[in-house]
Amino acid sequence: MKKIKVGIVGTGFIGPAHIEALRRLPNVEVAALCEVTVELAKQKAEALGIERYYTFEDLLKQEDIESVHICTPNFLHYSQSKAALLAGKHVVCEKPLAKDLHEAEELVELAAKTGLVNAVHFNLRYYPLARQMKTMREKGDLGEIYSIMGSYLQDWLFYDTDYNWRLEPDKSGDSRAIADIGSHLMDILEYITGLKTTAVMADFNTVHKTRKKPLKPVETYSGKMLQPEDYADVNITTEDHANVLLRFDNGNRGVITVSQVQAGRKNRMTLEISGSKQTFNWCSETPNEMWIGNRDKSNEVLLRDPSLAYAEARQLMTFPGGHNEGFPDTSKQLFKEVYEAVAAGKQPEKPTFPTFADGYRELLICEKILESNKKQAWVEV
Ligand code: SOE
Repeated sequence: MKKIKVGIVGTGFIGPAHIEALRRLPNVEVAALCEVTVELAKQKAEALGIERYYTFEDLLKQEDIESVHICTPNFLHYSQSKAALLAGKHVVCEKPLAKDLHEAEELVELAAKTGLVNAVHFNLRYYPLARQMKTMREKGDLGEIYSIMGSYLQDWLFYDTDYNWRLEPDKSGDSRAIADIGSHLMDILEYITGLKTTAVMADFNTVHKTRKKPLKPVETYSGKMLQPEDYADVNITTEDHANVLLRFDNGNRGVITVSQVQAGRKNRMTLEISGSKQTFNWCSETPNEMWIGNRDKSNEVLLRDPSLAYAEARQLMTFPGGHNEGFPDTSKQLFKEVYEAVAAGKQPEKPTFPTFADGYRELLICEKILESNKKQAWVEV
Protein backbone atom coordinates (compact mmCIF):
# COMPACT_ATOMS: atom_id res chain seq x y z
CA MET A 1 0.00 0.00 0.00
CA LYS A 2 1.33 3.48 -0.85
CA LYS A 3 1.92 5.29 2.40
CA ILE A 4 1.21 8.97 2.74
CA LYS A 5 4.36 10.73 3.98
CA VAL A 6 3.76 13.21 6.78
CA GLY A 7 5.95 15.91 8.33
CA ILE A 8 5.61 17.06 11.94
CA VAL A 9 6.21 20.74 12.69
CA GLY A 10 7.21 21.14 16.33
CA THR A 11 7.87 18.32 18.79
CA GLY A 12 7.26 19.79 22.24
CA PHE A 13 4.28 18.24 24.06
CA ILE A 14 1.61 17.57 21.43
CA GLY A 15 3.85 16.84 18.42
CA PRO A 16 4.93 13.45 19.79
CA ALA A 17 1.25 12.69 20.54
CA HIS A 18 0.47 13.30 16.85
CA ILE A 19 3.38 11.03 15.87
CA GLU A 20 2.19 8.18 18.08
CA ALA A 21 -1.34 8.44 16.72
CA LEU A 22 -0.19 8.59 13.10
CA ARG A 23 2.02 5.54 13.58
CA ARG A 24 -1.12 3.52 14.24
CA LEU A 25 -2.53 4.23 10.77
CA PRO A 26 -1.67 1.69 8.03
CA ASN A 27 -1.67 4.25 5.19
CA VAL A 28 0.61 6.84 6.83
CA GLU A 29 4.37 7.19 7.38
CA VAL A 30 5.78 9.87 9.71
CA ALA A 31 8.71 10.59 7.41
CA ALA A 32 10.15 13.83 8.77
CA LEU A 33 10.03 16.53 11.38
CA CYS A 34 11.23 20.10 11.74
CA GLU A 35 12.14 22.24 14.69
CA VAL A 36 13.23 25.77 15.34
CA THR A 37 16.88 24.79 14.64
CA VAL A 38 18.37 21.88 12.67
CA GLU A 39 20.34 20.88 15.77
CA LEU A 40 17.16 20.59 17.81
CA ALA A 41 15.42 18.84 14.89
CA LYS A 42 18.25 16.27 14.74
CA GLN A 43 18.06 15.68 18.48
CA LYS A 44 14.28 15.23 18.41
CA ALA A 45 14.40 13.04 15.28
CA GLU A 46 16.85 10.67 16.97
CA ALA A 47 14.74 10.56 20.11
CA LEU A 48 11.56 9.90 18.13
CA GLY A 49 13.04 7.43 15.62
CA ILE A 50 12.42 9.60 12.57
CA GLU A 51 15.07 9.60 9.84
CA ARG A 52 14.63 12.98 8.19
CA TYR A 53 14.80 16.35 9.93
CA TYR A 54 14.80 19.90 8.63
CA THR A 55 14.09 23.53 9.30
CA PHE A 56 10.47 24.44 8.56
CA GLU A 57 11.34 26.03 5.22
CA ASP A 58 13.28 22.97 4.07
CA LEU A 59 10.55 20.59 5.18
CA LEU A 60 8.11 22.36 2.85
CA LYS A 61 10.53 21.85 -0.05
CA GLN A 62 10.33 18.04 0.27
CA GLU A 63 8.17 16.96 -2.67
CA ASP A 64 7.32 13.58 -1.15
CA ILE A 65 5.89 15.05 2.06
CA GLU A 66 2.16 15.34 1.30
CA SER A 67 0.88 16.72 4.58
CA VAL A 68 2.15 18.48 7.69
CA HIS A 69 0.93 18.73 11.28
CA ILE A 70 1.43 22.15 12.86
CA CYS A 71 2.24 21.41 16.52
CA THR A 72 4.05 24.62 17.44
CA PRO A 73 2.99 27.37 19.85
CA ASN A 74 -0.14 29.34 18.94
CA PHE A 75 1.68 32.35 17.48
CA LEU A 76 3.14 30.21 14.66
CA HIS A 77 -0.05 28.45 13.59
CA TYR A 78 -1.14 31.05 11.03
CA SER A 79 2.17 31.66 9.27
CA GLN A 80 3.08 27.97 9.17
CA SER A 81 -0.35 26.76 8.04
CA LYS A 82 -0.39 29.43 5.31
CA ALA A 83 3.11 28.54 4.09
CA ALA A 84 2.25 24.84 4.07
CA LEU A 85 -0.95 25.35 2.05
CA LEU A 86 0.94 27.56 -0.43
CA ALA A 87 3.54 24.79 -0.70
CA GLY A 88 0.73 22.38 -1.67
CA LYS A 89 0.66 20.45 1.60
CA HIS A 90 -2.46 19.20 3.33
CA VAL A 91 -2.52 20.67 6.87
CA VAL A 92 -3.59 19.45 10.29
CA CYS A 93 -3.19 22.38 12.69
CA GLU A 94 -3.33 22.34 16.49
CA LYS A 95 -5.94 24.51 18.19
CA PRO A 96 -6.35 27.41 18.33
CA LEU A 97 -6.11 27.78 14.55
CA ALA A 98 -4.60 31.26 14.80
CA LYS A 99 -4.03 34.14 17.20
CA ASP A 100 -6.87 36.23 15.79
CA LEU A 101 -9.92 36.06 13.53
CA HIS A 102 -8.33 37.79 10.54
CA GLU A 103 -5.58 35.19 10.40
CA ALA A 104 -8.13 32.39 10.77
CA GLU A 105 -10.39 33.85 8.07
CA GLU A 106 -7.48 34.04 5.64
CA LEU A 107 -6.57 30.41 6.34
CA VAL A 108 -10.14 29.23 5.75
CA GLU A 109 -10.27 31.07 2.42
CA LEU A 110 -6.84 29.88 1.32
CA ALA A 111 -7.61 26.27 2.24
CA ALA A 112 -10.88 26.42 0.29
CA LYS A 113 -9.10 27.88 -2.74
CA THR A 114 -6.41 25.19 -2.75
CA GLY A 115 -8.89 22.34 -2.12
CA LEU A 116 -6.27 20.82 0.18
CA VAL A 117 -7.32 18.81 3.21
CA ASN A 118 -7.44 21.05 6.25
CA ALA A 119 -8.20 19.99 9.83
CA VAL A 120 -7.92 21.26 13.41
CA HIS A 121 -7.01 18.91 16.24
CA PHE A 122 -10.23 19.10 18.22
CA ASN A 123 -9.51 15.53 19.25
CA LEU A 124 -11.82 15.40 22.28
CA ARG A 125 -14.75 15.02 19.85
CA TYR A 126 -13.41 11.51 19.20
CA TYR A 127 -13.98 9.95 22.59
CA PRO A 128 -16.57 7.28 21.71
CA LEU A 129 -19.02 8.48 24.35
CA ALA A 130 -18.71 12.08 23.18
CA ARG A 131 -19.81 10.79 19.77
CA GLN A 132 -22.52 8.72 21.51
CA MET A 133 -23.93 11.86 23.19
CA LYS A 134 -23.97 13.70 19.85
CA THR A 135 -25.74 10.79 18.16
CA MET A 136 -28.26 10.38 20.99
CA ARG A 137 -29.05 14.10 20.71
CA GLU A 138 -29.45 13.81 16.93
CA LYS A 139 -31.82 10.85 17.38
CA GLY A 140 -33.94 12.84 19.86
CA ASP A 141 -33.00 10.88 23.01
CA LEU A 142 -32.15 14.11 24.84
CA GLY A 143 -35.13 16.18 23.72
CA GLU A 144 -34.99 19.99 23.68
CA ILE A 145 -31.81 21.24 25.36
CA TYR A 146 -32.65 23.21 28.52
CA SER A 147 -29.15 24.03 29.80
CA ILE A 148 -25.49 23.23 29.41
CA MET A 149 -22.81 23.27 32.10
CA GLY A 150 -19.20 22.71 31.09
CA SER A 151 -15.83 22.89 32.77
CA TYR A 152 -12.27 22.18 31.78
CA LEU A 153 -9.92 22.02 34.79
CA GLN A 154 -6.17 21.43 35.04
CA ASP A 155 -3.44 22.06 37.61
CA TRP A 156 -0.22 22.09 35.60
CA LEU A 157 0.14 25.87 36.05
CA PHE A 158 -0.91 25.69 39.73
CA TYR A 159 2.25 27.10 41.31
CA ASP A 160 3.52 30.57 40.52
CA THR A 161 6.81 28.87 39.63
CA ASP A 162 5.25 26.65 36.95
CA TYR A 163 6.52 27.81 33.53
CA ASN A 164 5.26 27.24 29.99
CA TRP A 165 5.36 29.21 26.73
CA ARG A 166 1.60 29.72 27.12
CA LEU A 167 2.42 32.24 29.85
CA GLU A 168 4.11 34.47 27.28
CA PRO A 169 1.41 36.55 25.51
CA ASP A 170 3.59 36.92 22.40
CA LYS A 171 3.53 33.11 22.10
CA SER A 172 0.01 32.34 23.32
CA GLY A 173 -1.99 35.44 22.40
CA ASP A 174 -4.16 37.72 24.59
CA SER A 175 -5.90 34.75 26.20
CA ARG A 176 -4.41 31.64 27.80
CA ALA A 177 -6.85 29.27 29.53
CA ILE A 178 -9.78 30.15 27.25
CA ALA A 179 -7.66 29.94 24.08
CA ASP A 180 -5.85 26.79 25.17
CA ILE A 181 -8.54 24.59 26.76
CA GLY A 182 -11.65 26.73 26.44
CA SER A 183 -11.21 26.16 22.71
CA HIS A 184 -11.86 22.43 23.16
CA LEU A 185 -14.83 23.09 25.42
CA MET A 186 -16.57 25.60 23.16
CA ASP A 187 -16.00 23.38 20.13
CA ILE A 188 -17.32 20.18 21.73
CA LEU A 189 -20.36 21.93 23.27
CA GLU A 190 -21.64 23.06 19.86
CA TYR A 191 -20.54 19.78 18.24
CA ILE A 192 -22.53 17.59 20.65
CA THR A 193 -25.58 19.80 21.10
CA GLY A 194 -25.91 21.21 17.58
CA LEU A 195 -26.65 24.58 19.24
CA LYS A 196 -24.99 27.84 18.28
CA THR A 197 -23.68 30.19 20.98
CA THR A 198 -25.35 33.59 20.43
CA ALA A 199 -24.03 35.67 23.36
CA VAL A 200 -21.40 35.45 26.10
CA MET A 201 -20.75 37.16 29.45
CA ALA A 202 -17.17 36.48 30.60
CA ASP A 203 -15.26 37.11 33.79
CA PHE A 204 -11.53 36.29 33.81
CA ASN A 205 -9.12 36.10 36.73
CA THR A 206 -5.35 35.93 36.84
CA VAL A 207 -4.68 34.18 40.15
CA HIS A 208 -0.90 34.47 39.85
CA LYS A 209 -0.36 38.04 38.71
CA THR A 210 3.37 37.49 39.01
CA ARG A 211 5.06 34.29 37.88
CA LYS A 212 8.31 33.58 39.62
CA LYS A 213 11.43 31.84 38.37
CA PRO A 214 10.95 28.12 37.74
CA LEU A 215 12.38 25.83 40.42
CA LYS A 216 14.34 23.82 37.83
CA PRO A 217 15.63 24.35 34.28
CA VAL A 218 12.76 24.23 31.78
CA GLU A 219 12.74 23.81 27.99
CA THR A 220 11.55 26.92 26.18
CA TYR A 221 9.70 26.75 22.84
CA SER A 222 12.99 27.26 21.00
CA GLY A 223 14.47 24.25 22.72
CA LYS A 224 16.81 26.40 24.81
CA MET A 225 16.88 25.38 28.47
CA LEU A 226 15.77 28.25 30.71
CA GLN A 227 17.84 28.27 33.88
CA PRO A 228 16.01 29.58 36.99
CA GLU A 229 18.63 32.27 37.47
CA ASP A 230 17.99 33.53 33.91
CA TYR A 231 14.30 34.04 34.62
CA ALA A 232 13.14 37.31 36.12
CA ASP A 233 9.74 37.45 37.77
CA VAL A 234 7.15 38.33 35.11
CA ASN A 235 3.82 40.08 35.41
CA ILE A 236 1.03 38.01 33.92
CA THR A 237 -2.17 39.45 32.47
CA THR A 238 -3.63 36.36 30.80
CA GLU A 239 -6.25 34.35 32.65
CA ASP A 240 -5.62 31.36 34.92
CA HIS A 241 -9.35 31.01 35.46
CA ALA A 242 -12.52 32.14 33.67
CA ASN A 243 -16.28 31.85 34.11
CA VAL A 244 -18.43 32.47 31.04
CA LEU A 245 -22.24 32.68 30.89
CA LEU A 246 -23.62 31.50 27.54
CA ARG A 247 -26.83 32.01 25.55
CA PHE A 248 -27.78 29.68 22.71
CA ASP A 249 -29.86 29.96 19.55
CA ASN A 250 -32.64 27.84 21.09
CA GLY A 251 -33.12 30.59 23.68
CA ASN A 252 -31.72 28.60 26.59
CA ARG A 253 -28.58 29.07 28.64
CA GLY A 254 -25.26 27.64 29.74
CA VAL A 255 -22.13 28.30 31.73
CA ILE A 256 -18.51 27.20 31.48
CA THR A 257 -15.54 27.41 33.81
CA VAL A 258 -11.95 26.87 32.73
CA SER A 259 -8.99 26.83 35.08
CA GLN A 260 -5.35 25.81 34.90
CA VAL A 261 -4.79 26.23 38.65
CA GLN A 262 -7.27 23.64 39.98
CA ALA A 263 -5.24 21.37 42.30
CA GLY A 264 -5.91 17.72 41.56
CA ARG A 265 -7.68 18.19 38.25
CA LYS A 266 -5.20 16.97 35.64
CA ASN A 267 -7.00 17.24 32.31
CA ARG A 268 -10.69 17.18 33.21
CA MET A 269 -13.36 18.31 30.82
CA THR A 270 -16.85 17.78 32.24
CA LEU A 271 -20.12 18.31 30.40
CA GLU A 272 -23.63 18.25 31.87
CA ILE A 273 -26.30 18.70 29.22
CA SER A 274 -29.89 18.90 30.46
CA GLY A 275 -32.68 18.08 28.00
CA SER A 276 -36.47 17.80 28.06
CA LYS A 277 -36.20 13.99 28.15
CA GLN A 278 -32.90 13.21 29.91
CA THR A 279 -29.68 14.72 31.26
CA PHE A 280 -26.24 13.63 30.06
CA ASN A 281 -23.07 13.94 32.11
CA TRP A 282 -19.64 12.95 30.83
CA CYS A 283 -16.05 13.59 32.01
CA SER A 284 -12.80 13.22 30.05
CA GLU A 285 -10.99 11.73 33.07
CA THR A 286 -13.50 8.86 33.15
CA PRO A 287 -14.27 8.86 29.42
CA ASN A 288 -15.58 5.31 29.16
CA GLU A 289 -18.82 5.92 30.96
CA MET A 290 -21.59 8.50 30.75
CA TRP A 291 -24.35 9.23 33.23
CA ILE A 292 -27.91 9.52 32.03
CA GLY A 293 -30.33 11.29 34.35
CA ASN A 294 -34.05 10.48 34.23
CA ARG A 295 -37.09 12.08 35.84
CA ASP A 296 -39.46 9.13 36.13
CA LYS A 297 -37.12 6.14 36.22
CA SER A 298 -33.77 5.38 37.80
CA ASN A 299 -30.69 7.06 36.43
CA GLU A 300 -28.31 5.01 34.27
CA VAL A 301 -24.59 4.67 33.61
CA LEU A 302 -23.83 3.83 29.98
CA LEU A 303 -20.48 2.13 29.54
CA ARG A 304 -18.27 2.36 26.46
CA ASP A 305 -19.45 -0.91 24.97
CA PRO A 306 -19.99 -1.49 21.24
CA SER A 307 -23.09 -3.56 21.92
CA LEU A 308 -24.70 -0.62 23.76
CA ALA A 309 -23.65 2.25 21.50
CA TYR A 310 -25.03 3.69 18.30
CA ALA A 311 -23.05 2.80 15.16
CA GLU A 312 -21.63 6.33 14.94
CA ALA A 313 -19.93 5.84 18.32
CA ARG A 314 -19.17 2.15 17.75
CA GLN A 315 -16.97 3.03 14.77
CA LEU A 316 -14.63 4.91 17.15
CA MET A 317 -14.21 1.89 19.44
CA THR A 318 -10.92 0.13 18.78
CA PHE A 319 -11.78 -3.07 20.60
CA PRO A 320 -15.00 -5.04 21.23
CA GLY A 321 -16.34 -5.27 24.77
CA GLY A 322 -15.63 -2.85 27.53
CA HIS A 323 -11.97 -2.18 26.72
CA ASN A 324 -11.30 1.41 27.73
CA GLU A 325 -10.50 4.13 25.19
CA GLY A 326 -8.12 6.94 26.14
CA PHE A 327 -6.70 10.33 25.16
CA PRO A 328 -4.22 8.92 22.57
CA ASP A 329 -7.01 7.00 20.82
CA THR A 330 -8.92 10.20 20.06
CA SER A 331 -6.12 11.58 17.86
CA LYS A 332 -5.76 8.28 16.01
CA GLN A 333 -9.49 8.26 15.23
CA LEU A 334 -9.45 11.88 14.07
CA PHE A 335 -6.40 11.33 11.85
CA LYS A 336 -7.93 8.15 10.42
CA GLU A 337 -10.73 10.29 8.96
CA VAL A 338 -8.31 13.01 7.84
CA TYR A 339 -6.06 10.57 5.95
CA GLU A 340 -8.99 8.98 4.17
CA ALA A 341 -9.44 12.48 2.69
CA VAL A 342 -5.71 12.92 2.03
CA ALA A 343 -5.70 9.58 0.19
CA ALA A 344 -8.50 10.98 -1.99
CA GLY A 345 -6.36 14.08 -2.54
CA LYS A 346 -8.82 16.76 -1.52
CA GLN A 347 -11.06 18.17 1.21
CA PRO A 348 -14.38 16.32 1.25
CA GLU A 349 -17.60 18.22 0.48
CA LYS A 350 -18.93 17.33 3.95
CA PRO A 351 -15.92 16.57 6.18
CA THR A 352 -16.62 14.39 9.21
CA PHE A 353 -13.52 15.79 10.94
CA PRO A 354 -13.04 19.31 12.41
CA THR A 355 -11.82 21.71 9.71
CA PHE A 356 -10.29 25.19 9.55
CA ALA A 357 -13.88 26.48 9.40
CA ASP A 358 -14.50 24.87 12.81
CA GLY A 359 -11.25 26.44 14.01
CA TYR A 360 -12.53 29.82 12.79
CA ARG A 361 -15.89 29.30 14.55
CA GLU A 362 -14.21 28.46 17.84
CA LEU A 363 -11.87 31.46 17.54
CA LEU A 364 -14.86 33.73 16.87
CA ILE A 365 -16.45 32.62 20.14
CA CYS A 366 -13.10 32.99 21.95
CA GLU A 367 -12.65 36.53 20.66
CA LYS A 368 -16.18 37.46 21.80
CA ILE A 369 -15.39 35.98 25.21
CA LEU A 370 -12.24 38.13 25.39
CA GLU A 371 -14.25 41.22 24.31
CA SER A 372 -16.93 40.49 26.91
CA ASN A 373 -14.38 40.14 29.69
CA LYS A 374 -12.76 43.43 28.68
CA LYS A 375 -16.14 45.24 28.59
CA GLN A 376 -17.53 43.29 31.57
CA ALA A 377 -20.73 43.10 29.54
CA TRP A 378 -22.73 40.68 27.40
CA VAL A 379 -21.37 40.43 23.85
CA GLU A 380 -23.24 38.90 20.92
CA VAL A 381 -21.43 36.25 18.90
C1 SOE B 1 -2.43 22.09 27.90
O1 SOE B 1 -3.49 22.77 28.44
C2 SOE B 1 -2.92 21.01 26.94
O2 SOE B 1 -1.80 20.37 26.40
C3 SOE B 1 -3.72 21.61 25.79
O3 SOE B 1 -2.91 22.50 25.02
C4 SOE B 1 -4.24 20.48 24.91
O4 SOE B 1 -5.01 21.00 23.83
C5 SOE B 1 -5.11 19.56 25.76
O5 SOE B 1 -5.61 18.50 24.96
C6 SOE B 1 -4.31 19.01 26.92
O6 SOE B 1 -3.73 20.10 27.69
